Amino acid sequence: MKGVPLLINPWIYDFAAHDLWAKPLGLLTIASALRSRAFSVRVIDCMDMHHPSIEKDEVLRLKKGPYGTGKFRKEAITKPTALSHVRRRYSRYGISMEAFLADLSSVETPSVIIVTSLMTYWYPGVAEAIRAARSVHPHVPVILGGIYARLCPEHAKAFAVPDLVWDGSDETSFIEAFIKKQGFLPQPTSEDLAPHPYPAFDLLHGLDYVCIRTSSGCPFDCRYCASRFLNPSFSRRASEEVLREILYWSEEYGIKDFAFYDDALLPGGDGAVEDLLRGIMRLEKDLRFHTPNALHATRITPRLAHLLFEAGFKTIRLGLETADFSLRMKLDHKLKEGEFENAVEALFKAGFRADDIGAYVLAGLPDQSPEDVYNTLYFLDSVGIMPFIAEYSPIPHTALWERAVAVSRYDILREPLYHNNTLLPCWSEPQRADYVGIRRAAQAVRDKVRCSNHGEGHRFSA
Ligand code: B12
Repeated sequence: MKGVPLLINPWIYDFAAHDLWAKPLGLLTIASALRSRAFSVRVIDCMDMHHPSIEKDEVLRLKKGPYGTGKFRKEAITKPTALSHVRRRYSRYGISMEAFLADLSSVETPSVIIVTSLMTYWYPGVAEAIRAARSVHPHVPVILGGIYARLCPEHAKAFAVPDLVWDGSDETSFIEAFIKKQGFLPQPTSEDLAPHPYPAFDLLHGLDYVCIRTSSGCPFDCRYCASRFLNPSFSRRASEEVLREILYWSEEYGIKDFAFYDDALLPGGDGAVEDLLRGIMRLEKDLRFHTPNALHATRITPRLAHLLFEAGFKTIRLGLETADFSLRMKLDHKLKEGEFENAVEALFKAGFRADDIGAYVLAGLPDQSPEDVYNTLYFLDSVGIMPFIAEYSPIPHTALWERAVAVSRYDILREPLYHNNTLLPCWSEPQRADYVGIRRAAQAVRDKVRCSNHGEGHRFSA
């Protein structure tokens, strides 16, 4: 008797981690693909804050953020030696080890253990989850895939030690190969094995929001980003299909908050996004949408801004990266001078409040000075929206990688723990010393922007 495939989303090991619409979308996509081929599956999400092992009071304390966001449960753990010099607490975020082991034991010997991975520097959680899974199911093959496996396959083989690292971009072929290897065509045991074709969020213990992708890949090729490597071609789903997915989660599970995981939600697709937004408006459902992964400001016209507002977008994040025009041109080609201001003006005129709109400001890039970051903050201050600092994480297979390796004081080539954005691995010690001031300046701009909502308004108010 063959067991079911067991799918695992490992813990996060880091200095900080917040639930800002963070779900294992890749793993749940695979779970859904297997289920639609009539496989029963089991999912263990170590980051599930609605896991029965977490007391109700604790969940209430942790999940206090707006729109389903919040904190993860955490346990302080010993730092890996490579990070022992960092004077910050290091934690394992997610459910307890006991809860994980109990879940593992509750699954009758699985046919295969499928483990996903995300940030490269979270690999200790991946390795720990694989070790624990093996301790309970010693003879079951473990296959590791996901972003860390794609970006650092050799490291993953050596440190996470799965039976196989899947470093291909086409998981459908993996699924087909897996099914073939099972040696039989699975037969549906009940009609409801695949209740829907969407990522299997219903297999989690509770849902505060759902994450959605309307496209894969990105038409841009920014020097700091791995999107082109991870998904070489850009494609967009039909808007009716996305609409059906939104409607499904809203009607069947009462979901109100949706976070888009697209690398490029707005570009491409001949008005597909506008169709989608109009479709959402027609639903008349009072849903809320969030874009934690940043929108391309150049695509925000007055008409699109109006549609975003009317469709119920609540959290708008724009990719600005840097206001230094020369540096920006070296990094990407997304913005021409003046375009960012136009986008913000369009959003304000559409009805967004200043504190609904944030821009990511990259800090810690190779060859970037702290002054550049300050200037970008002053720029956002003048435009009147909220700056959010995104510390640069060097990523293998990106155009900036070689330069990052050359300037970093860490051995980022061999040790992915040093890709951690918290370390500002590509800034020197004096530059890092400036960072405290940068964070304070960003906070000051945010406070000012928040006040402007209650005071006389912002620069572009109509
Ligand atoms: C959504 C997203 C986020 C979300 C959160 C995601 C989460 N779950 O926690 C938010 C917006 C919060 C976020 C934040 C950050 N992110 Co981010 N993010 C992404 C993004 C756009 C998509 C990831 C995703 O879910 N994709 C969709 C799913 C469907 O794909 P997938 O997980 O790869 O899974 C597919 C395959 O890999 C495969 N698969 C998956 N598992 C398995 C297992 C097996 C066995 C097999 C066979 C196949 C397989 O099948 C799946 C289905 O197609 C990626 C870029 C990208 N295009 O991937 C960046 C990316 C992962 N992020 C990145 C970065 C840099 C960050 C930040 C550090 C940014 C910053 N400077 O602030 C922060 C750090 C967050 C933190 N410390 O908590 C980097 C990676 C950095 C690194 N060193 O690893 C990426 C690659 C973007 C980039 N710049 O190149 N991010």
